[in-house]
Amino acid sequence: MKTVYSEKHRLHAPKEELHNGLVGPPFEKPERAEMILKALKEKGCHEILAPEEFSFRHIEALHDPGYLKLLQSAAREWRDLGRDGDALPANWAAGTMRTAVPPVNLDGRLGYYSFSGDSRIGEGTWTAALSSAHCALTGMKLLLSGESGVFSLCRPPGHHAARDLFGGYCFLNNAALAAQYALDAGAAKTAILDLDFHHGNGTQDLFYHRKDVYFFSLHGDPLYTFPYFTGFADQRGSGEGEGFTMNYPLLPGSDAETWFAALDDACRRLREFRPEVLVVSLGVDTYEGDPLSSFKIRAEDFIEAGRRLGALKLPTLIVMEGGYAVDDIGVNVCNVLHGYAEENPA
Ligand code: OKP
Ligand code: ZN
Repeated sequence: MKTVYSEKHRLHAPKEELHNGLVGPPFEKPERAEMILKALKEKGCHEILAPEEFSFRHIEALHDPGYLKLLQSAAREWRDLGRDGDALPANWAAGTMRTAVPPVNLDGRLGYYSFSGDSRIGEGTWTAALSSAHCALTGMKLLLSGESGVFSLCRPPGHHAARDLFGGYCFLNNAALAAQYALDAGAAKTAILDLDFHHGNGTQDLFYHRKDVYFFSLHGDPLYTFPYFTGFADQRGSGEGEGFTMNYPLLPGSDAETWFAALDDACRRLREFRPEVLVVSLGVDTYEGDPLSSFKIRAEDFIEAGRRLGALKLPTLIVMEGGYAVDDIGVNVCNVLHGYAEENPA
């Protein structure tokens, strides 16, 4: 399977992360992507390609101009204020506090354009995030030129990023940008199936009012887990988009049986919807050994998950999202790709 990968992800390498009230080593780190790449190379059946560059209009198609400016300038502004380390938000417009106009002050703007305190912007963050988005766009371009399945090894991940919000380690919504690219290239309808343990709040929000992108997400029940405020079963889309968002919140500790039942329901609806292309937001943090999550998915279950995706027989772009059990992340991702390929031999 063709895999799109950029070494530029390494330019985003936060030294620390806020976790349980303390600053410690980051979970979201370059080794994640490097371990996946290593496993793909060992398997030997993947062609690794560098991303192409794309016109900025493909990024502006879904993200706010002021937000994009902040992502590009925050690290420099932070340093110009005489501060060390990476730019980090500390104040948010909760409840009714949000204003129409973003603050001038950097701390105000960092809070205005984010929703959580886990994501830092360093000198290389923008370049890495843009390259990650280009990996997803390149993957979609390959798919539209006739590939049956393509893997975009994106890092940083994207599914928490909304039109004008970063958080959950995400800055640009790679999967959403790829889906929008397919529509702009002439597809009438696409679907995004988000298998990451965490709800893809950014993707949901970007397409909540639309019926041309059907969004499905299987995730830990937000009453118990990040991002806490979105991903409930009664969030089904609005306006024209009503019925085109489908959430499967699953209890903490859910096992493969529960997860596959939700996956099968999503697949049944997907078959009915008949998108021209499918984007899978693949997080393997559903894994039993993941340090941030609580599902009980075993390594071999990922092969079966890949088979069920492959059995849909849709042109499919698999976009990397989360997964923090670094020692096993390579095998888990390879398993999904090989299950998929079993159903779709090249
Ligand atoms: C991103 B993705 C731990 C804070 C955890 C963020 C979780 C982000 C998950 N220091 N909060 O969906 O895998
Ligand atoms: Zn996740």
